[in-house]
Amino acid sequence: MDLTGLNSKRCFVFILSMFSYIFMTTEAEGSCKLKAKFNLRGYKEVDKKTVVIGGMFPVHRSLVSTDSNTTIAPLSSDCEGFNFRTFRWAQTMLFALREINNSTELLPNIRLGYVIYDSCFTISKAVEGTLTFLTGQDEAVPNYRCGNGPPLSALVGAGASDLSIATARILGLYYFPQMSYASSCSVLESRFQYPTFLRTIPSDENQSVAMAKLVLHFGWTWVGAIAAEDDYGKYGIKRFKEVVEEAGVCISFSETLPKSSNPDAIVRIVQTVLDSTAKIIVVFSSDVDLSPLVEELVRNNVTNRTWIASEAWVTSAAISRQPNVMGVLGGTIGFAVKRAEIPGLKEHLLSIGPYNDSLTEEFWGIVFNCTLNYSEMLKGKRRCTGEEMLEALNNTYSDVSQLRITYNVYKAVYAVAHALHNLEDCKNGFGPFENGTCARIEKFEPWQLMYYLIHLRFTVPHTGEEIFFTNGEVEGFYEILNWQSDPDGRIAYTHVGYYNSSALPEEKLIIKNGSIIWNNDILQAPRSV
Ligand code: TCR
Repeated sequence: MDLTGLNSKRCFVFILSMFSYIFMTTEAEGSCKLKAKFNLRGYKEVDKKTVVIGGMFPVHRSLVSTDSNTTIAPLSSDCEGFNFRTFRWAQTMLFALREINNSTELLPNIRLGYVIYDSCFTISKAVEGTLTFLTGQDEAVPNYRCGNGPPLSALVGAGASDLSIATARILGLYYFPQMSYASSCSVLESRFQYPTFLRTIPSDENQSVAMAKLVLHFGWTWVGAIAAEDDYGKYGIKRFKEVVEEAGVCISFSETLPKSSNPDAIVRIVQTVLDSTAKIIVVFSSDVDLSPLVEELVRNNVTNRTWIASEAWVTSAAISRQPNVMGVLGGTIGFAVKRAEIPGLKEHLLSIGPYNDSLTEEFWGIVFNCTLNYSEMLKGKRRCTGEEMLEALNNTYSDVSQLRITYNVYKAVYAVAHALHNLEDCKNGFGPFENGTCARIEKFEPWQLMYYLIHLRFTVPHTGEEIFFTNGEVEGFYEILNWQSDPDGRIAYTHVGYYNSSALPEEKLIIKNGSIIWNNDILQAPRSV
């Protein structure tokens, strides 16, 4: 494999088949089109029929900022900020696919192939990836039924809500199913706007109400609010505020975390927190966007506050492993989606090699502080041997103690596989379509798969959880976690209760009294002022 060739647009895309790697990259070849290069080695050699599942993960944190230079042909933007947590999500999709392909019960006659895109946490990349997925090449006209490649089934993704809102609009036009594992924004509940969107994460309608109920439960009447500058943050905090304000709670301040680096804005928010008498602060944000604020809070030693965490940062190592963070964020209470143990996942994560694809190559270089890229070697960077030991690695990527969104990815892949299984299992004459007909696995329409996803009910391997969708949604269940220090000074996310939106009104929020450790001088539930 020509590593220098791979290096040019490394973050855009990597495609792998279960037997061999299919690589895809973009290059501007003297025109404004983004050209996709394919290498489908291994696809047709397989004796089984193949169906392709798409995946989209925010493996990088952002696009590299470029000046708008119109003297050269535009390139697909590069990405930066490799994220170990989301790379684990992408690897979990591969792990689930491998399990399914090895299964003799689920889809025994079908091999699932895949195409995985890196959205780099930006809408433009997510849209670019979706169009590439649908077109399969460099044309902006979906031709997924015209080529002779294997049929595409569904897109598992995208990571954040604003990305899914963009991709779901495009996919919805073609009635093409999308199964999201992390996009929780309540606006995605609309089947009118997003007809083919389903998800394995509960809608934030539940979480915002749960947070409000928590505030009311403790009798807090004066709270601060901070939200990310995206759909997740904006809609999440809006609904929270609506519910608490209706109950007579006052919002002391309401701040927005900037999406791109803006140190002045961060300093201003810290000042607002310091100036306010509110001791309870609710933060609806992803960990990526919250990180700079936490650094600044630690630098200013802003203690004696109780932070209420939304799901996206509550168990994030990017936040909790920042130095000296417990003085500031100890005692945090937050909402988390279901956790699972996935046997074999850790072994899979540790078994990847540097040469699998461009992302594993980049991952390897970062983890072992070396390079596999000739031009970087020429610049004096140490060369990776390829024999480095992943087992010794102790970072977020291989940490399987908090498999929550990771578990959602796993469920999403299984949901698509079970729907395909049911589609294939159909008996002609008894099928759901016109005159009792069935769809054909070699050549089905996206709406036919949609039928099976809507009517799906299956049990997740290893955990036994039963999954079904009501209007595309799963039930709103959260664990409530409290940040405590364990005896060796490390953070423990202690389970202190749960919220179940489908329980009776008085049984929805359950908090184990006495199990919370508060982060204030009096070590008891703080008053809000
Ligand atoms: N929903 C967020 C994105 C998100 C996320 C995360 C990102 C969630 N959980 C964990 C990184 C890590 C929940 C959204 O935008 O909908």
